[in-house]
Amino acid sequence: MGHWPAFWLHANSVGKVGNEGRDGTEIDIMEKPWLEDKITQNLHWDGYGAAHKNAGGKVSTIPGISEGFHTFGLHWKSDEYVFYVDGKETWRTNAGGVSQVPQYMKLTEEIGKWGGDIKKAKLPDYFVADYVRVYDAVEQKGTAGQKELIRKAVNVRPSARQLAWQQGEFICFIHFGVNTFTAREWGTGKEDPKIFNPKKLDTDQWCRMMKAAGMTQAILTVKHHDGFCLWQTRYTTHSVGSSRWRNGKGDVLRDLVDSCKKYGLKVGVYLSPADLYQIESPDGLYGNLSKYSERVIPRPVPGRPFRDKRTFKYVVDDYNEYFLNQLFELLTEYGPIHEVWFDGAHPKRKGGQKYTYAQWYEMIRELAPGAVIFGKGPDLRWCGNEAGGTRAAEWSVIPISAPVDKFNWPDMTARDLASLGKLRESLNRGGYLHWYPAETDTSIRHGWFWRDEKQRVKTTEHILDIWYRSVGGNTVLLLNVPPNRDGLFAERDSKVLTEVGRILRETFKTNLAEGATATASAGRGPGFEAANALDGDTTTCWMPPDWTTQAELVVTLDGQKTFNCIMFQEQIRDYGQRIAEFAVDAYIDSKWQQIAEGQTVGYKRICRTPNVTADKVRIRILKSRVCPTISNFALFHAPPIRTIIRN
Ligand code: FUL
Repeated sequence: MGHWPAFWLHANSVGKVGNEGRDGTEIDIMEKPWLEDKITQNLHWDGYGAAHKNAGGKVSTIPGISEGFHTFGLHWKSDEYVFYVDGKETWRTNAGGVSQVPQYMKLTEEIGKWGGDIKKAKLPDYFVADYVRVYDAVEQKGTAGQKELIRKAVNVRPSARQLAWQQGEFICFIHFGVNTFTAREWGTGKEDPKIFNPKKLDTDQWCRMMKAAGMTQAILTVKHHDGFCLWQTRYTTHSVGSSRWRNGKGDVLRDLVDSCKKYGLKVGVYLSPADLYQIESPDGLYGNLSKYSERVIPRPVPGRPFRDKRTFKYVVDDYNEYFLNQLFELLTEYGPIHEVWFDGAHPKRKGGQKYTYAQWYEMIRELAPGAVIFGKGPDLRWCGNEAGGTRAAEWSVIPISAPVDKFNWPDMTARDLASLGKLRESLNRGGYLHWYPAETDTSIRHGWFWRDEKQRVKTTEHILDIWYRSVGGNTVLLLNVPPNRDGLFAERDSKVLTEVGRILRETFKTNLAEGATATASAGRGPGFEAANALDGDTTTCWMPPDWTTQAELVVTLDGQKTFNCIMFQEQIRDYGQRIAEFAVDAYIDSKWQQIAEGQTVGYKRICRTPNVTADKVRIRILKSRVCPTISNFALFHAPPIRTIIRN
């Protein structure tokens, strides 16, 4: 049976609460920290914070540990654990499965298995521990040294749903509704539903165009600020149900969902919190000063039962109940929904109406676990402009001033959101770090809604320029294509989409680094070789040892190649975002010449260059957090594309 020597431990997250399981004070003891959470995790011990659902909302910290430095010791027998903090026994348990001991203390002693039963555990005689950490995700006041700060930053990683969204790369926004028929950008809420009549509506045509462009998902404005609903909702008559279109039997979202299924596209919904119809109507629910009381979601409507029998109880007022009822319809009758878009804009307010966001998020997590929440929500941030611009340094690890469940997600428009200086500043003020990647939304037309055919449509080159900046700049591109009054993507828009897709496919068809070999200035051993950057598998990567913040990857091509597009990716899934500055050189005329440079990489960086002919390319990482990773490197040749947007 084993005995741990005491070791130093810095506990700085005592009693604090993070998000989704990694919260409170956590200690991991591991053999190979770079394989975090995988088979080498020997021991995991944590105290939960107040908001941890599985822990029943109770706060408990590791006994004897408070903020600051401590020695920590552990002694175990087959049926008993004894913990020492600062030389004193603080906790002893022989209560069987230690994960069930009072105060929700949890100790996982079996390699790779969390919450194991102490009696069944096959304990080794000793652990070889060369790494101890107090888990992050909860990020705390910054008395920490610079290295600790950097370590915290790289330990923040995407959730599975955020990663899946990022891999979607290019998605379609579809602004459609009464505004399409009134030529307004923002409706009034007083529109007659009868004006909505897209006689030739064909969502298959939308999908064909999205596919042609290389898009992977559609997000429809099922309700814009005017309040008109594009689906057969039970909860208002201000919807397609009151229109002349298909005699009031049509359902735009249903059509879209069916088409998307057919074409293999994901679906998202934009449901505007602002609602002018509910503000302006005499019996409107928005800001009607109704009392908050406990209500069951969904509210039953005679003759319109739900197949999904789940219900929720919330203390809400009329408008929040309305909103939750509608979310329930959207998420249970049209799913799977992959993105929920909450716009922060408000043409008008009334009655001090508040939104019970926490309930909205909770219901979304329950009913659409794969859906990311954009904007006024915890998963995706607005890139900060509507022109398709991205930052030179687009970090996905962002400081927030309150825990995830208390933060109010304002628009983040500053140029520097997340340099180390910003992270430190925030942590010093008691802030937190959060994985919060950017979505770049812009419209193919001048304006979000279709107006007429005089309306300016961006050129193919312009869209491609935005695509390179956004998809190739660590964001997802959400390009709006508004259907016209017939209910079709207009001809000019369709032409641009088709061209964009054709050029992208042609460009990325042939990877000129195919058959290349790679060497690196530093390696951390088996599993992290330079060759991993060329194996086409984005889960493997080249990685030098920790604190090798500058390093080089040399790629020797299979002969001389002519390219103008350099693409590389970090392995963000397991190692977070690290590269802060890089340069790319090509070996031309027997010497290295710099051909590109940049700041962050993250999910993906694409550098466009003039035509370069070379047989060797080198990425020089000039600055990185802990050490860089490169999971994928490729070279392409694109037809020349003019730069439209200036930095
Ligand atoms: C804004 C809205 O006010 C616009 O109408 C549009 O929907 C855009 C995507 O977001 O905040």
